[in-house]
Amino acid sequence: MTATVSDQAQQFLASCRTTIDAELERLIPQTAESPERVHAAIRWSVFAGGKRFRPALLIAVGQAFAAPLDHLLRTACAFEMIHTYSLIHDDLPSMDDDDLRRGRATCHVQFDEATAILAGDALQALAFQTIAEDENLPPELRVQLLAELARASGTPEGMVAGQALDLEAESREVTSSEVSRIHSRKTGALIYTAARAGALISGASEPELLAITAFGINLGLLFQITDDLLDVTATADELGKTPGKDARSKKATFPSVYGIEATRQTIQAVHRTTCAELQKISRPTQLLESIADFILNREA
Ligand code: GRG
Repeated sequence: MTATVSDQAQQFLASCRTTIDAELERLIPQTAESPERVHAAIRWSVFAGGKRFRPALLIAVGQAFAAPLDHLLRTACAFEMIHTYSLIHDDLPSMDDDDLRRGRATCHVQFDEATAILAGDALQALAFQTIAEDENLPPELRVQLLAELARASGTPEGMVAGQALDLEAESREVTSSEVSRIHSRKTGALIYTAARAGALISGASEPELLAITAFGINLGLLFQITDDLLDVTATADELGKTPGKDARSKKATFPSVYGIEATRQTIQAVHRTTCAELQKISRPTQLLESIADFILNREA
């Protein structure tokens, strides 16, 4: 990877974060509005400095297909709301029981468990409301996006399924195909659906949508395997969350099944496949390639 390519993704992610945060600020109820405690909890978790990777990916795909930003922005924010809800609930004592997220106290630690559950529930509802009420998009496209986001969030193909399979697999030996099944649902579904949503909003053709889906699936896998590796190799300061938790909870991860060296090799191979999928698209995909490079080299 050249410094130029890395810079391109980093600059894009940084400028996207500003745009996305400004729109989230408008969409999320103010703390001063009742019920204040739930609104404060939502804001605590949303505005805690996440990378905004999923909404930025949606916008990057949409812009590669020449969609205007105002057609992409609200759906992008909806993906971030679902993602943040999942982090709040994942950190709860009955799930991963964590006290550090995005470099600060988790929602249930800062507030209380009931408030954190409600904050997550409210963010999930607000995500669907945001798309349903997006007047920049025709109604039939809104319905299509709602169905895609619901499928990626729920079960049997989405994030809830991945989380359930992950919890069920804790503290026992898992096969490599089980790890893939868990990862593709728990992390992959929201990532590849964000890429698909960008293409759908842009009116991409069916072959283009298929290529973007394959790109998104591989990018999601790359994201999760690098996440698994960082859990073993990075510090709490770098991650903004507790490292080493996967091993302590005997989680199904790539390093636990394949070992660290094979995991590093898999990361390189998945990165090559991710970029190869972009060759099938006759659009300006350099930014998407640089995002894949950014994930390959990420340190948090
Ligand atoms: C509770 C239904 C439910 C699902 C939870 C997201 C999730 C499923 C679990 C989180 C556990 C985890 C650490 C998964 C690894 C991949 C992942 C989602 C990492 C966090 O995403 P980032 O790195 O976080 O994009 P930021 O804070 O930058 O947004």
